[in-house]
Amino acid sequence: MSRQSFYLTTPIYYVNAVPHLGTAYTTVACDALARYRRMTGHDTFFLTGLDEHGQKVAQAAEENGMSPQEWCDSIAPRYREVWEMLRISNDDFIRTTQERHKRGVQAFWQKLHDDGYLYQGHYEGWYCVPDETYWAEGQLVDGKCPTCGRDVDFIREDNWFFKLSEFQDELLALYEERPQFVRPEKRRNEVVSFVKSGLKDLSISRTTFSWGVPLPFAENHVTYVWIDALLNYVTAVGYGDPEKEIQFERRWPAQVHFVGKDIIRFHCVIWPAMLMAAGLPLPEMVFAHGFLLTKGEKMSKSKGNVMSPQDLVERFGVDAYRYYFLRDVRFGEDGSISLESMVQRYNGDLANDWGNLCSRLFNMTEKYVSGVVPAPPTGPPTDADATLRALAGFLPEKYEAAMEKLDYGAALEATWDLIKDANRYIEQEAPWNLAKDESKRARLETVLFNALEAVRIAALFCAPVMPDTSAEVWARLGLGDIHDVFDIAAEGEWGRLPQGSRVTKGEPLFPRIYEDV
Ligand code: ME8
Repeated sequence: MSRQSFYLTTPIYYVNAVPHLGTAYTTVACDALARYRRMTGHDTFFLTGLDEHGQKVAQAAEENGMSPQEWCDSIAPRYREVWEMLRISNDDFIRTTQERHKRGVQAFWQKLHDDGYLYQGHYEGWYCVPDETYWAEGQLVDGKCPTCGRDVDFIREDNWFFKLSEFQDELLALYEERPQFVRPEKRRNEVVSFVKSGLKDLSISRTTFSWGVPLPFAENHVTYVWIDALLNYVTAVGYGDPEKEIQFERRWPAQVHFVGKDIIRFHCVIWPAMLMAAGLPLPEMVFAHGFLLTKGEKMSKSKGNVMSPQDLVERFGVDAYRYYFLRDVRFGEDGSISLESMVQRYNGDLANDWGNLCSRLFNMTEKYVSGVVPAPPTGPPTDADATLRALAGFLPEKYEAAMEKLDYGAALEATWDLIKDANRYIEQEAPWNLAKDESKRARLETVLFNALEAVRIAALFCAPVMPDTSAEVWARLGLGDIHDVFDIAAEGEWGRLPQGSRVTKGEPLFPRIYEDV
């Protein structure tokens, strides 16, 4: 049977900036789902990439004394490096200056032109370069961009327009019939009221600068950067390339577009309308997460309150980094982040709960049973045994339900229920006492087997968020490569820990951090 395709994407980031905690947040979240879907056996395709056209990028290039292409080429490796550092497992990396993309963009707009969805008009109004967004006079707040508060430019151009307003009813029907299309619910309500308030046609070309994909039917017009960028989701999987039709059929539509709440109108209004006009299927879900805030403010380069992913990874390690953002901030809501809370999470959840469980248990296994996994218990389970097994038994289902909603917090909480109970279990059963009495040998072996089994299963479910340490725990349990698991539910069944497997203790996975922050 062919495996079900699961295609998921991050936004493609502007190359005016190097990766920061905000862009890394979306990318890590998307990566955790991609890793989980590989572990549920899906034929997963995870796309990220770069948005390289537009005025903002052209300006950044100019400020740095480079041509736009040179500038993009100098920034792209910075993204690749940081994504590698963060263990981002993307299957492709699209750059909008690539030929495959440009060809697809031209094919798309040529089709909409031929099918009568475009017309020539005159645009007069305001434009926010940092947001690459058009604004009407009445939308400005104190003469500034209503979303980012920065200065706007007045532009007056003859442009091509897309008949976006014709899609109002179809869009409203979409939100009604497929509530999953915009998640969470709060964002869906926002999108619905925006569309109900009336849609204007969209200017899709610019003539006053040239850093973009030329419109094939209009000389001197380059496409507006957003309607170029959105198409990356289809051009990356073969749209516009006759040789890639089969691949395109297999991958499109995407299952989830991950975006920040700042760009939902583009993804939930303009993008589906573009696809409707082209007669293409719509993505299953656009999930808009909240902003990371530091001391209550949106983190942004212009505010100078940006911590770098590199600094934090150096201090906490990559898995702790990934864990912190997905555990401490409710996915979908805004969340305040701080070094203090990061140290707290690290020392509490990772050093005390998870790291400590592994260390003490692997030590005891070495000490009391020569590092060899004992035989699975045969007698009836005690209440404590049964509780531990039950928590492990519920985990696959609870985890799946949480991940379907992209509730990483709940998925990790369910995993922590097991980890915490395994710690409690060891405390209560006290293998160090059982080891003193030869007549309690069988119970000692049962307790160690059960606790090791809980650790094996916990590592499995930690793997999408913390791939390195989970692989390490499996290696220390003498098991195979955790990245080769393609059926997490089956692999997560109780009792699969092989008797006789050799356990090694190793260094602490998350050594406590004592430094002040
Ligand atoms: O908008 N908190 O690119 P961009 C959380 N090129 N997430 C944040 C964040 C913060 N403080 N700051 C940024 C663009 N992000 C377009 C996208 S897609 C077809 C084109 C994340 O480089 C969040 O995902 O400005 C946000 O939507 C994205 O970075 C914006 O990245």
